[in-house]
Amino acid sequence: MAETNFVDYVKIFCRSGKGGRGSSHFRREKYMPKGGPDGGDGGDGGNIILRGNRNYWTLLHLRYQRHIFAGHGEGGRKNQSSGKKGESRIIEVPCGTVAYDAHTGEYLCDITDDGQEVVLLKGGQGGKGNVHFKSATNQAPRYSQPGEPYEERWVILELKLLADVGLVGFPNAGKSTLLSVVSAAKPKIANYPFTTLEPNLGIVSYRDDKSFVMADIPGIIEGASEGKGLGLRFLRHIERNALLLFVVPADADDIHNEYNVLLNELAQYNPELLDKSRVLAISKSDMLDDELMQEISQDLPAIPHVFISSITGYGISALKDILWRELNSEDFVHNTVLRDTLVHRNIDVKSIGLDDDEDIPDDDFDEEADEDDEDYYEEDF
Ligand SMILES: Nc1nc2c(ncn2[C@@H]2O[C@H](COP(=O)(O)OP(=O)(O)OP(=O)(O)O)[C@@H](O)[C@H]2O)c(=O)[nH]1
Ligand SMILES: [Mg+2]
Repeated sequence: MAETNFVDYVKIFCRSGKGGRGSSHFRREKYMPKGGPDGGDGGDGGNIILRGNRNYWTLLHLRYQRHIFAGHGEGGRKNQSSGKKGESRIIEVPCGTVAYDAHTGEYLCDITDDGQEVVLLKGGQGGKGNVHFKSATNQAPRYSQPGEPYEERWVILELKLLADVGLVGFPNAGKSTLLSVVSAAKPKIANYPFTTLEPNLGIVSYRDDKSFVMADIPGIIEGASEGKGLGLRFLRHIERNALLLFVVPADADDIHNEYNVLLNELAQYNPELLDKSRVLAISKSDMLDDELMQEISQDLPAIPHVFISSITGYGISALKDILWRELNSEDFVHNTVLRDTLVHRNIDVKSIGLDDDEDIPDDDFDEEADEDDEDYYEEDF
């Protein structure tokens, strides 16, 4: 497939900073030969943080920055002065990003809101300086704590778009055309299958300044679950949608059957998709007359349906009414709760045959950098 700017999957290497070493310094001043311990604490290592940012729509910016290191804490100093904290690194991600451990597939966290922050890897705590270890029996402790180590991990970030309505249909069914007439989105439209290669989002305005978000994803064909066509990988973008709008063209040989095939492919991907509300739009209805519509209506699945034409505008406002009604039904309210607490399954990392170049480049990472404590003086007491 051609390179695209829509990146909804990246694998990155993250490492937090280690904690700085506590100092074992003793106070030495001209007229105070036995000044006692005054070694300060090491600084904490920096965290690796994920932060939702609504100005990002994809994970493209992380494709070229695959290794992210936080700063290490500096060692403690004399005069009880603490070492500087290591700098935390914030990874900005679009809302809807889910993080997994790349080796085990374990679900880590879900970023759904703008500004939401989750600490992915915690920096090591700085060690305590020797000033903390002074006691009645030990007035001159030479001991100070080392800093805690860093954490590191390969992480998979997956974007699952946040939309209210997801369009599901065979290629060429008229999904993108529909999105283009109900929203300001300008998806590519053409009379051949797989015109759409990446998801498009559009905001559909409804009466009185109300609106909802619709996602157009690439077409699905029978066998997609076995990898045919573009496969099912884009279905992750309708996982959060509370409502699925099935688009089947009026000239399909058997509308009911086409709907069943689509439903079956969704079930193969994730059976929970079948818990969502469903609406059926019979597209390209400008090719039908009343009599044909009557005939087709005799054999349709038992879900709300509407005949539409994106070319003439027929049925479009009825469709919006139905979608709005469904989105505001009790079921939907229930589903919204689901969307925010999307049941995250761990992913099967073996099934993802992606670039597994896991070489970690040298950063200016020096294991022993803060080990030698310049301020360490031994004194005879
Ligand atoms: N007659 C008629 N043709 C339509 C209508 N809607 C879409 N089409 C045509 O159907 C063809 C496919 O439309 P698209 O919107 O690109 O279809 P799609 O479902 O997005 O297809 P993929 O992106 O390949 O999955 C185009 O030639 C459209 O002009 C309609 O309401 N009436
Ligand atoms: Mg399309």
